[in-house]
Amino acid sequence: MPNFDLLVRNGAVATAADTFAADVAVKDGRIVALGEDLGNGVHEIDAKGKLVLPGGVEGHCHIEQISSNGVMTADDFYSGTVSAVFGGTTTVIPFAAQQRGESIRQVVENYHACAGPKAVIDYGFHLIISDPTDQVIGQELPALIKDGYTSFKVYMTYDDLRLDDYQMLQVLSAARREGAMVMVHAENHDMIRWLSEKLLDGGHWQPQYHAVSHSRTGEGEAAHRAIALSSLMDQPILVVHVSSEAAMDEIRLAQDKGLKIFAETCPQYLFLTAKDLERDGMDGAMFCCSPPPRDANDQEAMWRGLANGTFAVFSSDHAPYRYDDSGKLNAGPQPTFKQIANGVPGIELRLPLLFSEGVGTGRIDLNRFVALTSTNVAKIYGLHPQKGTIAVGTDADIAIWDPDLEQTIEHAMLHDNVGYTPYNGIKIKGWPTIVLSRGKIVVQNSKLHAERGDGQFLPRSCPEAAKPLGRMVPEMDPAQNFNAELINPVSYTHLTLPTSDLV
Ligand code: DUC
Ligand code: ZN
Ligand code: ZN
Repeated sequence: MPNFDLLVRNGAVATAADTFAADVAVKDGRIVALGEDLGNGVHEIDAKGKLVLPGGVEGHCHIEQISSNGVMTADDFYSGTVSAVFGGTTTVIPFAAQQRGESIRQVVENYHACAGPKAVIDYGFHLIISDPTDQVIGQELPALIKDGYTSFKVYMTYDDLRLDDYQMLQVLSAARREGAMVMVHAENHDMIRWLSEKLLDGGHWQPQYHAVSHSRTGEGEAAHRAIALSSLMDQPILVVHVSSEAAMDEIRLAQDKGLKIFAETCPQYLFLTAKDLERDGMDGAMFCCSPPPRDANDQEAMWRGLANGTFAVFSSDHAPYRYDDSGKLNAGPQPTFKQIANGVPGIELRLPLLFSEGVGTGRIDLNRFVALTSTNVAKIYGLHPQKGTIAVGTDADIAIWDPDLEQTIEHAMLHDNVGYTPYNGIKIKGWPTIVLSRGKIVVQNSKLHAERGDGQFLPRSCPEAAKPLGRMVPEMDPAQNFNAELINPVSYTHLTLPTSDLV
């Protein structure tokens, strides 16, 4: 009589900490034992020669979301989650995006109505806050955080989304009071605006000028400012989609000073450059995302940051728009770079690209790969230990990788609804050939074995990463140095002013 529902035998299990030979036993959707000679499973998988990894946790993707210029993403919660799971990801955290004037509670309900009947893997929601009214800050956010939406994204650019510094402080203050992680899109809005106007006035409207208008200087400045706001409030942030060495250096400096500044980079900043935006005709539109891909020096900096721990997470920022009049060319066949929806697809290739070019070349080891793509994401967004690792008691979300499978990327092998891939023609080695979600085989032999709606909503706890340092932190001065003066709200207590008066 088998004692387990499923036994994965003979594989090399890797977590963020270790790689070891063990069988993995699953019962009722959870891992119940790791070891040798565990007994039998009703179903068994022979993973000899394979790697047994926790399923990826995708912490940054836009699914069934309308872009800031009004274009709907190509993927809905079905195609988006199917594409994710074929690439070894078993949990996604897309956004419930508030448009100005909307109640976030209502927005969250709308996204649930879309995701519930379609998602094939488990999901949570970050909130996008574009309108931090008193009602939102004082009532909606505290209630939503208690209901498991423990992270939100704020934008420092985009006309319809951006917050000013005062509003950023309001959001950080709410996150501090209630316990949530704030993700920051850090680009200087007025620099982008000024450069865009000058470029368009000069007749430079083609896609490649998108990259010129989103300067590294503006990304670095905004990252610095976001860190300053975070340190004033003593409230951690995660700087999303870092593309440039300029921004990375700001983050590293803050981390070296002991601030809780987390950061993310994405495949487009490792594999694409601004040159891709110069492709023939309008083809560069397929590569327009913000921040934009940079150059070889920035790519190397991103690899360095992945290896040395500056980046805690590696996400796709999957923001899929078709290269036709429903997406990138929605404003006409020759839109200016300002009219092109920002974003590239990448939810399925996120893990294989990093595995091949990162682990395969020795730039990062397998355990760091697991940390960046799964464990750290789960920890930072309040899903760990349920998700993000292989251990007794966790959900049996497992990706079994063939490390030797060689393929050349083409869109036909992918499962999204985008119609192109920016990574076309890249040769990769390694692919997750069997994927389990809560112990159930979801992908095997290149086939999907899941139904629409199999995915479950994941309410999330307050992440440890989002907790303030709770001690005095160094003030940032505008010359980019940290000095010894201590001014954050906690330190105001030396004036016998209660912290609660300030946050
Ligand atoms: N930039 C964003 O800020 N979000 C979606 C995609 C993009 O390119
Ligand atoms: Zn963004
Ligand atoms: Zn994004």
